Amino acid sequence: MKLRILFSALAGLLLAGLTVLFAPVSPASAHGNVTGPASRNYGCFERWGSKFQDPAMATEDPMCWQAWQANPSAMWNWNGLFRENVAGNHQGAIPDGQLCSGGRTESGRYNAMDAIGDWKATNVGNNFNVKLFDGARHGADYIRVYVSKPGFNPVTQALKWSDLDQVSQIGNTPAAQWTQRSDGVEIDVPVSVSGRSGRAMVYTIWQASHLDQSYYFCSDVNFGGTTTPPTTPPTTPPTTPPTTPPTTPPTTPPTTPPTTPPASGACSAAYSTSSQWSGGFQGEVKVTAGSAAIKSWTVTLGYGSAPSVQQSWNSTVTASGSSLVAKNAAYNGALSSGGTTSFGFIGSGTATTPTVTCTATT
Ligand SMILES: [Cu+2]
Repeated sequence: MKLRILFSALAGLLLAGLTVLFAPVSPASAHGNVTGPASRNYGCFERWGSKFQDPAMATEDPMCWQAWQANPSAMWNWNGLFRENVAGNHQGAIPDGQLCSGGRTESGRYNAMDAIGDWKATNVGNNFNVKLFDGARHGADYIRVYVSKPGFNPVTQALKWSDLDQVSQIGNTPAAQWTQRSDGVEIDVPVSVSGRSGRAMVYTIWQASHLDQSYYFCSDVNFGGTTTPPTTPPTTPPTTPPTTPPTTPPTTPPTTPPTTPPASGACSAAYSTSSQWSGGFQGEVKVTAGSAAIKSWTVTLGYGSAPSVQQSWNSTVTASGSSLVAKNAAYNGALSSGGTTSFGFIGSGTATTPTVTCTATT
């Protein structure tokens, strides 16, 4: 009898475990972000997502450039900057200087958001709205908006909690009460300050009504900027956040043949699926040079059937039969002994784990 009870308990546990394992993967397009004044990563995604390899970004928008170089996933996953189980203790969870990355959340995916410098700022008046887009229809337990104190300059200073004054809050607001859109919901949180001019940081905490999930957003603003009269709230309609990463034409493969025959064992590569959603996934591959320096590398990902690639970064990825063949970009082919680089891509369909081989020229 006892054994039987034990068995049914075990079966129950197993079933619970399976339920967790096979629960639908939450789409990468779920979650949300502050779309106006655009947060750092949403702004970079909006301005450069369709041309993220354009070198003009380096001079026109250098903070976005460094962020794209640091980790393009921070832009493709513009809606995933959150922490879980913070239990309301945001200041305890996020050290000073790391507010814009949510305390280096998600294994550091968003670390570049903390970089100090001249991020593009949105011109706002002293009365403006913070617009939060919620693609997952989580709704909010609360949304808090802070503005940095006069004198704080995000161009030259790292943001600390003591730099912030809370200026607005809305309480429990189910998604049904937000403005409905086909791809989610959005809400405006009104903010009013007085006598402000020049650069500042708007910091938003969205406590989603979904698990204990807290989102953190840095939006660079310019009070009284030239294009918006100080007292007029913005009147332009919001731009629609794309729900899928934009596609760009495939980049042409490199034309220079390798100078020495590829040597296997000169490098190694490791694949991981960094996120997936219905209809697509994001793969990342870390490439490591062997005991000698290498000049270029080629990683072959073997599949039963190669997924089609919508987008890649830090490499040129082409399909060859049932494999994807990734060659280094111009700037990350040369690696010193033991040196590493990584590349990524957005694939269609369901993520499967490929076999991985790496060859290199030395
Ligand atoms: Cu979510």
